[in-house]
Amino acid sequence: MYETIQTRVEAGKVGVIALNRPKQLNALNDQLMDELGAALKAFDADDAIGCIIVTGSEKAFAAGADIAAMAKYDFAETYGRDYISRNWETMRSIRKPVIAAVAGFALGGGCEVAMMCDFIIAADNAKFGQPEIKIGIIPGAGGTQRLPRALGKSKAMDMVLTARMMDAAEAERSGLVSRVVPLDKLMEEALGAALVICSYGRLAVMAAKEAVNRSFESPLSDGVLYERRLFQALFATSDQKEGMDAFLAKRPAEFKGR
Ligand code: DAK
Repeated sequence: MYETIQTRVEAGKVGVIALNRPKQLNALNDQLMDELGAALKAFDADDAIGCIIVTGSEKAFAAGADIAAMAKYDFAETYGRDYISRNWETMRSIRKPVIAAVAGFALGGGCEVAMMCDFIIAADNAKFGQPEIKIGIIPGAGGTQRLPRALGKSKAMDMVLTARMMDAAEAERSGLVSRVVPLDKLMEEALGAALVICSYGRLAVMAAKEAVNRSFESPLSDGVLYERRLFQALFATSDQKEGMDAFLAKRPAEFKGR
């Protein structure tokens, strides 16, 4: 069904999307971004799926937007037709958690796609970077906005202006990634995290994601109010009753996603 990605379902509830243009180190062309968007939407709409993992190969999560495809565009085309914006925004509309499992290069648009995910688990060989300056452009899919939020201004400027790559250890120290694991444990770790998330009430999980994302879009007082309203709304769910009853009865909760 897809040519530039592979999809599978793990344990009946985790949707896995593997970027798959190995010869180009998973460079992100229009077809891949269309297929990634379609697969994300399909898993988001599938009631059986509770969490999504986006990954690449051992060598590359993605080495950036496809430079060969981009090279021929001019200003009229990029601006006039809003080049490649169309299919780069889909990730933001996904309501279930999306984990990036990153091994190897996550550069340019690859780093940006990883940062669009809800959190990043990195293999110890991961390398993050925004090297666009080397080819005469700047990051175009949120790198200049999400990197400073993740790393702070100084490291973000360093990466964007010098194009240096950041290894997994530095990325974890700096808060870009949540965990670093040996390469051969990457998918196991990501799947483990996904299954933990799947074990919780679906509505609370979605509300938690929405509330954290709100913190990047609003002043503190608005964000806190937004969180409070979502918190209060969860008392209308049967999963809240079940979670608290189960805790008090010292038994595991059985969430229904309602
Ligand atoms: N595009 C196209 N092909 C790529 C590629 C890329 N980004 N990266 C690697 N490849 C291809 C290489 O051309 C090579 O192809 P062949 O020569 O074998 O045909 C093959 O993948 C293997 O690459 P290398 O031979 O270079 O492998 P090495 O291990 O020596 O080096 C490397 C790996 C990742 C350090 C190197 O390939 C590299 O520097 N790649 C380019 C990294 C880069 O500059 N990335 C940023 C691209 S600009 C936007 C959305 C997104 C973007 C912009 C706007 N909007 C929504 C508006 C994003 C822009 C970018 O990402």
